[in-house]
Amino acid sequence: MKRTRSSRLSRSLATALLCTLCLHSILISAAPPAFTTTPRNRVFFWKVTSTTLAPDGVTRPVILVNEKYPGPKIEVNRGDSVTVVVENALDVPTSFHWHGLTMRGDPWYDGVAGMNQCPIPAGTNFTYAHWWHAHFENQYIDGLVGAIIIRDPPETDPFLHAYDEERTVILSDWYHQPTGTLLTQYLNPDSKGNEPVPNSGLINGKGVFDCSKVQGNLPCAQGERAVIHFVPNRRYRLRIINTGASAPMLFSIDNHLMQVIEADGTELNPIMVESLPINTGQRYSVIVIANQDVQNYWMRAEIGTACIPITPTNLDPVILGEIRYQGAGAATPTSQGRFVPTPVEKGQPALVNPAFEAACEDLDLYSLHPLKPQPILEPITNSFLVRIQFKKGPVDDIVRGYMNDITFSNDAWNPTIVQNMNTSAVYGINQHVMKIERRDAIVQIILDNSLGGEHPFHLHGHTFQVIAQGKGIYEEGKTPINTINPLRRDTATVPNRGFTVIRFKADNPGVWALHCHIEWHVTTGLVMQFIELPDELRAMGIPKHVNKLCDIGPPQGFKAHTGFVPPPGLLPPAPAPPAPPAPNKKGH
Ligand SMILES: *[C@@H]1O[C@H](CO)[C@@H](O)[C@H](O)[C@H]1NC(C)=O
Ligand SMILES: *[C@@H]1O[C@H](CO)[C@@H](O)[C@H](O)[C@H]1NC(C)=O
Ligand SMILES: [Cu+2]
Repeated sequence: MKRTRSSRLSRSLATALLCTLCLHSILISAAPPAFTTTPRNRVFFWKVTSTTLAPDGVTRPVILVNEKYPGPKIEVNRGDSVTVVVENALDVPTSFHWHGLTMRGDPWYDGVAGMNQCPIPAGTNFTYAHWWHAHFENQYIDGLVGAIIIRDPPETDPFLHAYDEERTVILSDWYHQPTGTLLTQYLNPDSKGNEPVPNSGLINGKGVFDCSKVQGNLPCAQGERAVIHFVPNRRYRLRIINTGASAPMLFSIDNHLMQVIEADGTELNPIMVESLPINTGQRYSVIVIANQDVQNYWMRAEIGTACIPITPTNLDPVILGEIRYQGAGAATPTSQGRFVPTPVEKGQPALVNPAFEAACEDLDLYSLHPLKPQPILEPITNSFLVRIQFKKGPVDDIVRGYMNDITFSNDAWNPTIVQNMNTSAVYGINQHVMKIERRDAIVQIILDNSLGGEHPFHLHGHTFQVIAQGKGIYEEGKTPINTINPLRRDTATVPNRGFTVIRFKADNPGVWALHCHIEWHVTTGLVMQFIELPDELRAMGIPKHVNKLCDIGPPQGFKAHTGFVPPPGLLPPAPAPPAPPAPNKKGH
């Protein structure tokens, strides 16, 4: 299957979905790095509401945090304790995942309904809290999906003197229809498994859609483009985040090269690129020097149309924003396109020609190495071969995602972490639970995608090493692997008709999802979960207020056993799609 994107709405309503937070975070950071040495307890109040907005000019329902889209940014120092009080003022349940945080010591706040918690009911508050435990891995983590920037002390930031200012660049595909409508179409035999295709895209929540191309009489007005201001000769760190539901993007700035210095929170030996493929759920930092003629330039986020099912007639796959040089006024840029320089200037790092097909693949794995080297994790003690496949279900003609012939579905109101408290718990087949029992086990996961499609896979609870990534079939012992200081990140693309192999060390007790980051594929079951160190996890107990969420149970009319809970009022009056088969499920 090919992939696509969904709307913000899907993520936010996603109580049962895996990545709600990704949607709701972010904003522009103009402040220079600041760090205070005294750890503080930072408390944020987030009120979640829904409204209609027109980020690209076309009006549709959108979910807001504190009346903002994109939502507020959290910016803290490592060592701080962070508390977020979520007030769910929607009329549906929700939950939040802190994409990029490994939640060491606080696994019940990872936010996946049905794995780590029960959904937060409409009209109630829930408090997430996290602090950086003593044994937290000491790599720099930042640029976490939009909203969360965690600063290490300046003396440990090797790039502190490599840039003058920083900006956040949030990329996203965008749909004009509410997720509920799109899902109803998607979860139907007629879709043949072709995901909904975005209509547009946004940079920092802004875009311009051509109103003459709007389908279905939606209100449309002139949109607005994101603007980033450059002062000539200053150096900018751009923290680029793809918060989209499904589309991979190729990011570039006309006439400017970019030095990639960080991927998913891991600092890198810098490499130069003229464009940056960034898949949904991924983050990068690049340094851009404002060293071009004083004028304005387009910033481009190009949707990887080669890897989405069908190009709809109204999708303009090139999303534009403006870089405005001080002294150039507000003139519309006239720059012509991606800049592909030929000879590399002396003293410049070599330019890496990214090995991707129109944004459909990650940057060349073998060109990316962490600045702080770590040896390859070995020897492997637990190896999982995971075959990714899309096929029609046995009981209906709906195409779903399967990992090793299991399509995921769970009960959002019976979380795995709660089940694990019972030493004799029996898990449903469709919960797709894998256990890792031994502390410090070296776990290898081979994501075998030889049947095709491109899938950005995200693992919760860990930053993993990417051991191999390529086309064809991975053969242990035969396929070359990335043995020297492999890249560490938390979201890696599994190429079309290819494989990605990852490793991590089992040292973080919790229930951790492994899933495709394409929201559509989450809803059709491309998800599995690990119970890591189940005995240690049980001994940690579960905070009372987390357990208490489960007392309330699903609101009437909600299907507890599907991943996605359709928002009432946003769903057209069509019959709900049949739930995927869920043998062994527990009743509620
Ligand atoms: C939720 O938290 C907000 C902000 O602290 C408070 O105003 C509101 O009364 C709380 N609501 C409930 C139901 O406790
Ligand atoms: C634990 O799980 C077993 C097997 O599903 C079940 O029979 C038993 O009732 C459970 N115990 C508790 C305390 O829930
Ligand atoms: Cu996928």
